[in-house]
Amino acid sequence: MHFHRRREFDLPADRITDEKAWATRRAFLKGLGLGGLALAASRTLPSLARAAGALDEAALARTIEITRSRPLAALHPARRDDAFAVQRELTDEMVAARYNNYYEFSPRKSEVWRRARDFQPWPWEIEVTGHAERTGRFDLEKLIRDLGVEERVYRFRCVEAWAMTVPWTGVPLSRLLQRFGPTSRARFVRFLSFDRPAQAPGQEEQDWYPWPYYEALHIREAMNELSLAAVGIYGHPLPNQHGAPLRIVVPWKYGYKGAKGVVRIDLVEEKPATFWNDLAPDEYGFLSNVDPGVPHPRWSQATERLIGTDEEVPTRLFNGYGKWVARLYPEQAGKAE
Ligand SMILES: Nc1nc2c(c(=O)[nH]1)N[C@H]1C(S)=C(S)[C@@H](COP(=O)(O)O)O[C@H]1N2
Ligand SMILES: [Mo]
Repeated sequence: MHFHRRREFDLPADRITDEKAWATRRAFLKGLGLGGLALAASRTLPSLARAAGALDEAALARTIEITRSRPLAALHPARRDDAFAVQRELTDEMVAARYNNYYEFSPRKSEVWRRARDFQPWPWEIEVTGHAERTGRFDLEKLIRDLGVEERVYRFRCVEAWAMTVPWTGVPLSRLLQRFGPTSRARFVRFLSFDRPAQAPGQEEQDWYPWPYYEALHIREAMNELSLAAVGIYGHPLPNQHGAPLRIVVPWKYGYKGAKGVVRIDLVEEKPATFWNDLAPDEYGFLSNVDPGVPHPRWSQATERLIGTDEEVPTRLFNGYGKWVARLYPEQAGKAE
């Protein structure tokens, strides 16, 4: 009886009526029968992948589109200041929007945009503390409207040896800081990012990092005309993955020196600790000026890869901005180029 049933099971009824289905199932039962399955998959996966890719691309485009109805959208696109023009093609916006470093959301660059979608950047307040005449909490929308914005195309260089060229919209950081009236005791400026694990899965999951993200500049670096408090990119407000609603851009330094999602600015006398320097002091310094002659302990900085085209180009001292900043670093400026 028992034996008989098993024999019935061993002889599939569909062998004659549906040879193909039987063959597929048999391949599967043989243990992921790689030959047969791979053949079947090779016929369906490319079209599935294409469909998934198109859905993904649409979802990515939405992260950009929604910024056009956010506060400050009407200030975009802003007048471009050509004093900072660079001889490089702009990076494709859709490439930059899906290749991000933002550990609050994910340590994987390709995942940041997706995992940052629930973040709520408005309303937003900036807290200012320390050695300044006007400290306290300021509404970001009002602050930016009062100060006005402009557009600047900058090269952008990550310490990981990739680079992009993007148009930022923002307020010169010096103009923003002057608004608070820093006193002569303010020798450094510290930037603190948000702390919202409920909206930022990377903060929730990676509890070994000392959140929130903190970075700092010397006051003379912060006051340099290149330093930008950016609220927009590519002619619209910042999408979440690029640091909405406010991030710092210091184009002659490695990317991590510019904090995203800034909630607090401290004007301080002592040199502040910084996030990546605390985590790996041998790999990430306080100064972190782009310099082809100073390799990262694990890779060379002599060249950089342009995202989008994957072209490899020589790295330039101060990322090509020596004209603006070399005088701040006589030692570094003297030894190269
Ligand atoms: N708060 C915060 N700011 C951050 C980072 C981060 O992980 N968290 N990553 C930095 C690094 S390493 C780079 S290269 C840039 C990336 O900016 P982008 O994604 O807009 O290109 O953001 C910088 N600012
Ligand atoms: Mo970076």
